[in-house]
Amino acid sequence: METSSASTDNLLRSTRLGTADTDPGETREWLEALEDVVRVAGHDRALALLRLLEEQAQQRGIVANVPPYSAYRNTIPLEQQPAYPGDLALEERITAIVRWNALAMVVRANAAYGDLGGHIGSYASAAEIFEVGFNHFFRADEGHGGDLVFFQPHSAPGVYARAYLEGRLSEAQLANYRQEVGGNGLSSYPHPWLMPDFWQFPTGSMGIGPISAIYQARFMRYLQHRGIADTSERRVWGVFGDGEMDEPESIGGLTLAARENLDNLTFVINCNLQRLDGPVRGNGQIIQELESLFSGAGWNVIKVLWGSDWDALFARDKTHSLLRAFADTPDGEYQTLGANDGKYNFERFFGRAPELREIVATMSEAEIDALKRGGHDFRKLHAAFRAAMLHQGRPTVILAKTKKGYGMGDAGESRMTVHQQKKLDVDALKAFRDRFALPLSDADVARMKFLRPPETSREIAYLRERRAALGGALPARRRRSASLAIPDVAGYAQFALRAENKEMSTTMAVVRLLGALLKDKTLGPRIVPIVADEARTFGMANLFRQVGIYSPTGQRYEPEDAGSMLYYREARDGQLLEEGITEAGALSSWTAAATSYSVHGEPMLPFYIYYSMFGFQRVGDLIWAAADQRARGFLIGATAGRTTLGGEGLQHQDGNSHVIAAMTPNCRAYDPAFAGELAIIVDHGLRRMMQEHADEFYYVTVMNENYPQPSLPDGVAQDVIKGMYRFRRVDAVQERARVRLLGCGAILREVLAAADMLAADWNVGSDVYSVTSFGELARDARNAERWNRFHPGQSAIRSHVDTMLEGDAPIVAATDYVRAYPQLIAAYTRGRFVALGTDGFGRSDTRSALRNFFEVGSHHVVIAALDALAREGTLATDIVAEAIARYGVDPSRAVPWEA
Ligand SMILES: Cc1ncc(C[n+]2csc(CCOP(=O)(O)OP(=O)(O)O)c2C)c(N)n1
Repeated sequence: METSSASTDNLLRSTRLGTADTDPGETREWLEALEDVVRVAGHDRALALLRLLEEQAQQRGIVANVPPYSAYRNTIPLEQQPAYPGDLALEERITAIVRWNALAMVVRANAAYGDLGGHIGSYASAAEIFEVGFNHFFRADEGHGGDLVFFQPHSAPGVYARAYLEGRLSEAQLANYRQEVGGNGLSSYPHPWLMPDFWQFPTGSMGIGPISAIYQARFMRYLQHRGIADTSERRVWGVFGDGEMDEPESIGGLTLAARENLDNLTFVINCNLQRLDGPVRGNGQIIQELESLFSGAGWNVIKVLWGSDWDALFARDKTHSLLRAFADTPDGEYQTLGANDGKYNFERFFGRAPELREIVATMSEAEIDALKRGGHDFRKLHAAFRAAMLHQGRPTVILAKTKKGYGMGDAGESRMTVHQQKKLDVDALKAFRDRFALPLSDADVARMKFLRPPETSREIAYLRERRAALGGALPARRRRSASLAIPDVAGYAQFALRAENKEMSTTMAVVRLLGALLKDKTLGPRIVPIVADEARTFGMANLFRQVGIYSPTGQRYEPEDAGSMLYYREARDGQLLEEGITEAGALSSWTAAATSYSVHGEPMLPFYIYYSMFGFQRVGDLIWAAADQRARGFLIGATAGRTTLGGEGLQHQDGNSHVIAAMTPNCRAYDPAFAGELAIIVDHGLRRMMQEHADEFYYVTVMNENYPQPSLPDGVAQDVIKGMYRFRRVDAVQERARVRLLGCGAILREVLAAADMLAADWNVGSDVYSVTSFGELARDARNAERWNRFHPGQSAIRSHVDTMLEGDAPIVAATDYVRAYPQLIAAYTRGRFVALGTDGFGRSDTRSALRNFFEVGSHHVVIAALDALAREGTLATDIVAEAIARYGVDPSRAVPWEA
């Protein structure tokens, strides 16, 4: 042990004050005093004094300009490092085998099949991180307990390779990595859709993992505080890349995690200093940058930079010359040092200063070469993981410094191109074998044999024993949970089904439905209403009082509106998730709730209500990831439609979301016109998701336009769900022709007005259909078309579109979304098909002005219908000209989607 005065001497020599110190004697006294406190009273006392000093300095107006990060060394000093609880040698051997199998999997796939892709370098850098987790920390539970682990996506080969050793995956599956179509394959990245018994969380799109992990940890607390599940012993671990931290989603939830004291959450950032193209921060230091970021956000930061063999070097370094050299080394140079051998490192790093040379004077080049970064050292990693688990009150991030392509030698280690390295020649493979002392003959290497020690081997026994001690296998996804009883729609939704032309908007209707469902004894507590600071916009303020806003700290202030009926009530067991202005965060919460049936064995039913423009368009990739993980819940796109949301203009008016929703395979998307349709859709969704366990979710758009809501005709429920029903038949006096008019969402009312005008003014009769979902109609029609193609000679099955739209009278389909939306069914209809929609940028104006502008108002429906009939030869062309003139449409007006 150093004496306090010796260590003070060292510090004084290395201090930044240096010769500028005007009173070295006094400086020494201060430093020695601190050393004495540490020695006599311990770290905590020293910390308390420092905090007091800092406070006093601030009070005196002395503001220290210190960098927001600590020195470039391990946060946990050697003295605080616990003994390693595992068998280090055995774990090294197991890791080597997993490394080999992961590498062989990728190289085999690419050697045999050309360009299947896959990554070697990322897992090579993360192997020790994962193995420490698997052997000592990641707890599983054969039921629904256990920890949740978000895996760095392109490390998937390593996770598969380990599952193979555990006997969870077969050799054939490994050989089928990235070949899923024939069955028995393994997906490129974690995808619950593709491997529903294995992966829980899709992380392949950078940034989705980090934000999802945060909101998952938060949701676990929500379940706990609401008394739904005991999650107190469970943790969320997220292993992510340092490059990945560039994504806004990666850092978007950091302050929430600290604010809500999520000490059940640990991030491990695999800081191999590289991303795909090159260094993450060639001219800077990503680790220091991340430390500043995370500590500024309120996280506990643990840096694991240097391996155990550096301990001796630090001990010899009396002047902190290592720290100074580290501080002066940009990441681009660390990469070059990492890619080169001991000789190069001796010359280019230690050779910089006599003190540095001195530190390694007795070491051979081979020993210098073997110096490990902390992220490859089990002991250092274990100490950090353990400290993270023990840390209370804040989430922890472990910044683990690693080498990309660790162990790949000249074939990749810290090479610029390592991310893309998918093929290794035999010499490189042999070097890898030798480097990790793998029991493989040259022939085994050449054919890239997968290694699996016999069942009786110590390796397999150890592996099994460790996993058994931690509760079982992981990752593992459960498919099912209990069903929930669904109340009878006729009971709670009469106001909508039998609306008798009462005026209301569909937004009001959905909020009323939600309010009623929340009161249901069984289903009610399972509902998770979510808003991103728009509850008042959608008339949901009553929920503040009714179910309370979730806040882990309850309400520590008297709300300004305490005296009002609908006061802003925050509560520890509050049910509403008021996320603030973060659609990405709200969507992540929605996903956590929507997958709770699988992840926690507790079916929950989230309703996330938001500005529809800020959904699929803004956070579409998060929705895609939710779809991948078989989310079940409702997304309610409110203030929907490009002309129905009046004054809000270009960035708010949504004419797109239904097209994107229709491309999401397990999303059932609806744009109902009427409250009754909405009630039928919600009831159907509830049954499908909560009782039939269908892996689908529902996107429903609702509008804020008030209009009379009709009672629905009897017997249309099934057709509403299929996507369309005939709402009205309009006959004209002295009828000259008939058309089919399809209206979707709010534009149905324009279509109904058009039907009346066609009959009254132009003697044209019509059948008006309410289309609740062009997407569902198209899906069904595609299925029918395909079945018929593959079953020649058999009697054809008919799609819903086909049975509804018999005959070949022209069809005009109008919607508040872009024309591509109704055009989804165009190919499946008979008769001329004309789509009217809202292509172009939105703008602020009244609904009627906007509908005229986009040419979806009733006049335009009439003109389009007459034109279609004229083009069929059923009506004379001059009727169209007459209508254009009568309705005052200027044929030379600017094209709306170009204006
Ligand atoms: C949203 C998104 N953008 C781009 C990619 C492509 N991509 C895959 S891995 C990768 C680099 C990752 O670097 P890093 O996070 O540092 O991880 P490493 O492989 O270095 O461990 C990129 C750009 C992606 N998967 N997702």
